[in-house]
Amino acid sequence: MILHIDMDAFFAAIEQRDDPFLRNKPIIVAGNSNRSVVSTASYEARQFGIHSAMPVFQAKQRCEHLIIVPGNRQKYAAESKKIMGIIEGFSPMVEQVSIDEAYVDITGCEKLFGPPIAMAHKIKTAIFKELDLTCSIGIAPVKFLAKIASDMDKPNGITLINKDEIEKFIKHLPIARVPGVGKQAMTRMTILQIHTLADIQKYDIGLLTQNFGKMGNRLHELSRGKDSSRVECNYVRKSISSETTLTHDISDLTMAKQILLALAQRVGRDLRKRQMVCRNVSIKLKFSDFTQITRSKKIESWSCSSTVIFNEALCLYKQVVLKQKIRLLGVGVSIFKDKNAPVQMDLLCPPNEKTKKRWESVDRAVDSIMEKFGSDMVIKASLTPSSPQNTEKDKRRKGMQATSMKVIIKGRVQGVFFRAETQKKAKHLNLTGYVRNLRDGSVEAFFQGEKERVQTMVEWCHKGPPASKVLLVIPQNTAWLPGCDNFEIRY
Ligand code: TTP
Ligand code: MG
Ligand code: MG
Repeated sequence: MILHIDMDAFFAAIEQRDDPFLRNKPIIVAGNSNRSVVSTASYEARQFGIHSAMPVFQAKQRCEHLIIVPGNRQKYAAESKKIMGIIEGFSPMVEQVSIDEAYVDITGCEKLFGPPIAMAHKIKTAIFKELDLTCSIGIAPVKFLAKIASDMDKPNGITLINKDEIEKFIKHLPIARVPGVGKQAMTRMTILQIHTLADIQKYDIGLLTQNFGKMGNRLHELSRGKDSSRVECNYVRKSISSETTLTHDISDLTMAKQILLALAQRVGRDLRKRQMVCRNVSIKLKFSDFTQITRSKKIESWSCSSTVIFNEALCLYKQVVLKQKIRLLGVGVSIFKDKNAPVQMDLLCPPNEKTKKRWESVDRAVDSIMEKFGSDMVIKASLTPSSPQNTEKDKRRKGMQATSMKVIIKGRVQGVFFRAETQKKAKHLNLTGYVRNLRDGSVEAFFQGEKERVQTMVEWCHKGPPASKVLLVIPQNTAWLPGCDNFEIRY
């Protein structure tokens, strides 16, 4: 079951609690000018028809004794934090969705706190005892019904919708009460003669999406009492993952490696951004027939290194016996803690400080390139098609085909010298294309010609001519550039 907890007249209730003079009086929290709007109104003020978003001058007209209290966002945010803390004492699965409301998945909590109604009472009591504030709680098997239920007995109420009551509930639920159905949607609802949520069942998905866009799908689902959205615990994000559906199904290890590396880099960057380290790496594979598998393993020590994530993902991948081609690949990490713990950057190398620092600087460089050029561009040089890891058979197979490839070269690349040397080498290999400096000091080169020669050129770029410290080579497959019959230096 899911609880939806929403505080009663939140800002106003805090002000009334903190100032006895305001208790039991019609108050609003708002800026004190006639142009301001009501942020919230106490339940005493609501009796005069005053509500959130109403212009203050109108609210004043409705109630001459109305007290206007200026808001204090910091205070409300601090109270909100305390409330969420109390709720988390009852279940770890708490999803805060606004300053005064949260969903709680209470599956498995019955042994500790009793049936859902009892648990709701316990939460209300705890909040009231500690903070002197009231809330209303909705209980239902799915999120959207819990949300609607919490609003049904406000203030200070509890509403339960059991599984066997859903159908009846939906039959009588005015469509306007469904979260996400706004004024615009309501106009169409009226035209389509949809008055209750159950009326949605009369229409097929096609017509619903035609009329309500993406929400059409959701309405179709909700009208049958279903809601696929889960309570997403947003305090400790439990996993980070990245996946990609491939443009064509693959079975080739080199390709899979490149994709796993790009995904590991994305996930690693996300981890580093959050200043977290992980202890678990997983992969996901979807096959040509749409079946999928996931594999995961605990890593030897906490890490946020893309290289570690990649190596672990590759290790998992190699253990999978491929019976069909792959249409989707994913990499994920889980079990997090703060980065301050000791971090081992690469499990394959002994964890000496030098190695660690090198990988950290590579991660930093890759992260900044990903920021600039997009996350799909970075492919580790050792995995480029020119890699010595490619088998001879592979090379022969690809041998005489023609290809075109763009390369970004990062590092201490000495512009003039590098450009001239690149041109010389490209001409020697009978390649066409160009080389030019980019504004950030890196060099962009475009090569096209016989595939193996392009690959040799990319490898050469990785090593760099003498006196050029190439840090990273980012190859990118590009379309053939027609009318390009020389290798130029561009400015
Ligand atoms: P709500 O939960 O929508 O309203 P509420 O808690 O004041 O009253 P209710 O008992 O009906 O739940 O919003 C929570 C707080 O968010 C509210 O106290 C003030 C603020 N708020 C705004 O600042 N502007 C708005 O338009 C709304 C709706 C709320
Ligand atoms: Mg509220
Ligand atoms: Mg609310």
